[in-house]
Amino acid sequence: MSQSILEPEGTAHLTQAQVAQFVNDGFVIVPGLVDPDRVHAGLKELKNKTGIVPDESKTWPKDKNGMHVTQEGIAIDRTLCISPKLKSIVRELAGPAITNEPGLSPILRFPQPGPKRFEPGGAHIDGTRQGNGLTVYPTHFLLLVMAYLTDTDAHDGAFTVWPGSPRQVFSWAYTNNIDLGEKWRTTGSTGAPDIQLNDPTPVVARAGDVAICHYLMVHAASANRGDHVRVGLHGWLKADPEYQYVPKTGSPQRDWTPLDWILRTDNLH
Ligand SMILES: O=C(O)CCC(=O)C(=O)O
Repeated sequence: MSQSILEPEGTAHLTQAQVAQFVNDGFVIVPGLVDPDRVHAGLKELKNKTGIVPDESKTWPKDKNGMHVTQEGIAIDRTLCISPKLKSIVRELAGPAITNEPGLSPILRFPQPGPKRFEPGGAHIDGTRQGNGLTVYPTHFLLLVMAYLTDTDAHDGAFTVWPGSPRQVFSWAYTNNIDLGEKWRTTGSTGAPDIQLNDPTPVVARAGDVAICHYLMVHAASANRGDHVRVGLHGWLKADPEYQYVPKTGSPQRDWTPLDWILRTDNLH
């Protein structure tokens, strides 16, 4: 039988502080989750398939200055950088049905001229209902992952998050019975709702560090004013096809996942 608890607990691979960060901020950055061999293998695969070396400007395509290049153009082995520890951690955060298929795909941000400062792009939430907008409870994917293969400072095209936004978006939509799908855009994402959010924060981290976010994270790309290509591996982590999320009710129980905590309703008015 399950038991009520007052604070989320640590998991096999995450400390209580890391779990608390995920629950409070909607994301956690796990250092070194892609080990150096996998980082190396990912960059080698990128070079083999595209010729691109992040810190050698002569290898960058001339027409890509400042551009955000996504997986469509780059057919690399998407499973290369997924470590057993990453597989375990995503299950600890969102439940045992989560899979890492079909893997993570590259999102590159190429340097562009301009002042070396943090400059976030358009805030959005990715679509949680395939091809059809955004849902309050997860139907398409449960976690958004961004793994860095290059060291990334704030002005290097850092992945950008709005800390706390998953809980804020959920509370607002749940309490007011809002259809989040209404702001769906044909680009595959949803504009951030017009509610008071915290300031955007660049994910400043090293190659191999991984940011794992709740599916309702308001996030963005940012300008790369640095001297190397920002190589990120991005993925929407889904569950087994037969899985259906069951909304939790009442006070948090020991068997709730950290993702469940963000979707608690017992303390909403
Ligand atoms: O490449 C990035 O830093 C941001 C990617 C993004 O906005 C997205 O995955 O929807």
